[in-house]
Order: sequence, then structure tokens, then C-alpha cells
Amino acid sequence: MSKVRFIQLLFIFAMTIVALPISAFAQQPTIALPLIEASDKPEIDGLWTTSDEWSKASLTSLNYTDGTQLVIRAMRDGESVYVLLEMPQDFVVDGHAAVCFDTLSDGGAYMNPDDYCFVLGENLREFHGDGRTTLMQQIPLEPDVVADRGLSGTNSPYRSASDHVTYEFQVPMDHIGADRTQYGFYVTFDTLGQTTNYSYYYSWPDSKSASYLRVASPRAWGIASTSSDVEIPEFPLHVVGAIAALVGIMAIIGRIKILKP
Ligand SMILES: [Ca+2]
Ligand SMILES: [Ca+2]
Repeated sequence: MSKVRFIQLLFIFAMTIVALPISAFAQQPTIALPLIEASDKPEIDGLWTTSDEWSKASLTSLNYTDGTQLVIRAMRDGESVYVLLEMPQDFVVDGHAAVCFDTLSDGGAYMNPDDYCFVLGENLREFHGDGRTTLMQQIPLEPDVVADRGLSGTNSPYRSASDHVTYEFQVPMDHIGADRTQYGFYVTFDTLGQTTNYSYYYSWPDSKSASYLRVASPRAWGIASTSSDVEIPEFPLHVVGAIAALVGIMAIIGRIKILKP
């Protein structure tokens, strides 16, 4: 292999290193938490109380291959984060839904003690991680966390044949870290089939490993961001390093051309 060919291969290799992390980084889904006035806070009664109750929230919608859809609305005031979950194709209140926060936003393979999930089924329960598994570990519920569920009708923008299942959560930011600009964020929703007794599991971000009380690895969670615009993240440092290496290689190629007239 000639020296020039070797340098060409190095160049392609460097380009691959530069390109890969950018695409991987851009794919981390983000939900904005717009700031609302305290007077606009929702009533946590499990349903669309008024038609404009969630109009100031961010809107995220995920379509699953079985034809169902999970709609997530999120916002915050000075005190709490509020989340509405809605499945327009689900007409029976059963199963569970959960909102999870990676309070240190540090990802990882397992659910850690700083990773909190609030699960509403028959009751509202709180879970933290144990650092060794992706199974939620129950702990006493923080008293100021509130959630309810029910059936929403014509106040919802999703008008279906029958009233459909909605969940509302209120999580105090004091509990999950009031000084954060972002949290790792994960949502689960499970429900019994309309015509079968099987449970169906959904999550945001969509995870094939989702099941009741078992989360996807926190490194696969999305982000809930308090920035008003969800901006494109800054270049990670290793990308800057790879670009510097590329410039170096190009300089070497330039020198070889000069040395070989
Ligand atoms: Ca409500
Ligand atoms: Ca964490």
C-alpha cells in the first residue's frame, strides 16, 4: 500500500469518527418544559378539565406499530413539572403509567438512586434505582407528588368515538433538583387489550424492552429540558478532537505533495 493510499484510508477513517457521534447525538429525543404562570397550572384530576388546560405545554406524539398513539404534554411553573399522558385509542382505565426523571442526567446502563419513577395504577407510588438493575425499587412517596387518571371527552383535542384514557402528573422540582436545566426523561404506559386480557407496554422513547416496573437503560432515555428553545447541543469534545486530527492529516497530505514534485 502506497503512503498516499494509506493517508487516504486514514482520512476516510477520520471522517467516519467525525460523522458518527453527530448523528448519534442528534437522535436523543427532547421534550421542552415551557414556563407557565402559576395561575395557569393544571388541575390534577386525571383529565382535560378545560379545553385550554394544557394549551401552553409542549406537545410530543409517538405512533406505535399497532396503531395506538401516546401523546405527551409537559410544562412547568416555578414549583413543579406537569405532565399529561393521553392515549386516544384506549377507552378503559386500567394498567399503569409512569414518568421517570434521571435527576443527574447521567444516563448509565442501570437505574441508579438518582433516577426516580412515579407510577400511577390503582395508587400512586414512587420508585428509585438500585444501581444494579433496570428494575424500579419502591420507596415512600414524596408527599407533594400528585397524579390522577381518568377518561377525557370533548375538552381534549383528540376526539375519539368514546372518552379515552388520560393521566396527569405533578412533580415538585424541589424533589428532582430545582437547579437543573435538563433531566433524563422517560415515560411508560401499559394497558390491557380492548378485546384480550394481555397487557400492552408502551414507552417514550420507544423501547422494545419496556415492561411493568422495568425501565429501558437510562442512557436510552430522552431529555426534558427547561430551555425555552430546545437547541442543538454543542459539539462534543471528542468531535472537536477528531476535526483537529483531520486538519493535521490534511496538513501531512499537503507536505507530501510539496516534497514529491
Ligand atoms: Ca386536569
Ligand atoms: Ca442517573
